[in-house]
Amino acid sequence: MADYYTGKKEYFPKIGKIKYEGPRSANPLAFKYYNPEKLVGKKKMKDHLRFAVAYWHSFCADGTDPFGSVTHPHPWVTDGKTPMDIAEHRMDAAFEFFTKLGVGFYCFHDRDMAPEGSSPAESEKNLFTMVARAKKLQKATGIKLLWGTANLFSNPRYMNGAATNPEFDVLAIAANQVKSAIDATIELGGQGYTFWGGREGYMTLLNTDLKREKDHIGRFLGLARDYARKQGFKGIFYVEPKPMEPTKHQYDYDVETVALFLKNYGLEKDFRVNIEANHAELAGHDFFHELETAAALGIFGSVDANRGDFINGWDTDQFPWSYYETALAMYAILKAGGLSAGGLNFDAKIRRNSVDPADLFIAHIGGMDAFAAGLEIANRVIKDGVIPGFVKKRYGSFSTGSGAKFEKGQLSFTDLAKLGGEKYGKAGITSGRQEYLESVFNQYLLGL
Ligand code: XUL
Ligand code: CO
Repeated sequence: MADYYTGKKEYFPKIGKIKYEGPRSANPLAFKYYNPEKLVGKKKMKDHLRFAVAYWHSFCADGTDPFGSVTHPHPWVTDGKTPMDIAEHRMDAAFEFFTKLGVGFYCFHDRDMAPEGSSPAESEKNLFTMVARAKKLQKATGIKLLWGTANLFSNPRYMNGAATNPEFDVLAIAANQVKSAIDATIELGGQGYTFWGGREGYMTLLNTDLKREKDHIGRFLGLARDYARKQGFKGIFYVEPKPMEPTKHQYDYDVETVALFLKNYGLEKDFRVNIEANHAELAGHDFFHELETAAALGIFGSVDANRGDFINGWDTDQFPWSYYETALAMYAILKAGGLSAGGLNFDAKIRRNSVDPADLFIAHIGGMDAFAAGLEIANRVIKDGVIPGFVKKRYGSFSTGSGAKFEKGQLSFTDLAKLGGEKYGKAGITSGRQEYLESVFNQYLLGL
């Protein structure tokens, strides 16, 4: 085995390094579209896509669902003697997986990486023991941390929220936990730090002081940011919108809601959004909409790459699959200037009945291929210029003459009304050409 492997056991012994074999390959353990070194425009595919694996779904989740017990008895768990022993083996398995798959990044919650202890000091000690191991493995493999985060939702103490908990003591305990998670992220050179408001919302307004809860989380995020900056953290903070689940209503509902929240609490300079496809759908939007909205508001940051199910209305966290979705997503991302310090994090889990150890690889390969194909399609859409050109032309009347004056704020409302009086006639009867644009997009999708 390669020298990155510090444990005694190889966890995926039947699987070697995943290679690119091209679109006609019948090998499920090969990339069909993701060719990391291939140039797309001016950048390599791997630099456009910045794939990350989510520690929690891939190495902690065990197939359990509300109706049934474990179907993925991971060897790092079944062979482990103590919680820390399990954590160490889990980490070895994770880095073996990242390396064989060929991703550049991973993301983790504090509690994915190290078990909670019986005191804050013990939890911190556990976390930093694991951080030291992760640091060595990162150095040996070249794999980087995209972002770190704290799990502020699993422990029963967070049942009424963390930073929005009605009890101050819980908020303070959450701060203690976030401080360690930020320190861990800094120690591992994390490029970002994410806040997903798992239970930051309400179950009923009858017991909730909505204004106070929002003020509390606004202040909490500001204090956490100030602490991290003081410790030298240069990365990006993310809020990950989600409208509901596990709460009935989550405060970081969608991108537009988060944008206003960030402004209200003075967080807009340091925070961006981490957009998850399935969360967008739960909010009644599509993924494309959330990405375009974030770009328009100047807060696009990173992506949790997964998908829901159009029939089921919950967070199914499936691996990306639809080229329509990935192509539209990559179109929005390229137009927004690319991922820069963000990435495509597979916040996705294999199905309960996907019990073959190869399934975890196949799921990620499929997701990476879907985004690689999406990137190529989006790049063609932009390069060819028909669709972006159409949009540009559609707003052409605002680029010259009175329209341009209006955009620059050089017309009063009376000027505007006067012009309106003169322009009366055929204005407005112009085709939006949706069906034409959809069929053009289909042509790119099929590469014709
Ligand atoms: C939950 C979710 C989280 C965040 C990180 O729906 O998406 O896993 O991505 O806390
Ligand atoms: Co997520």
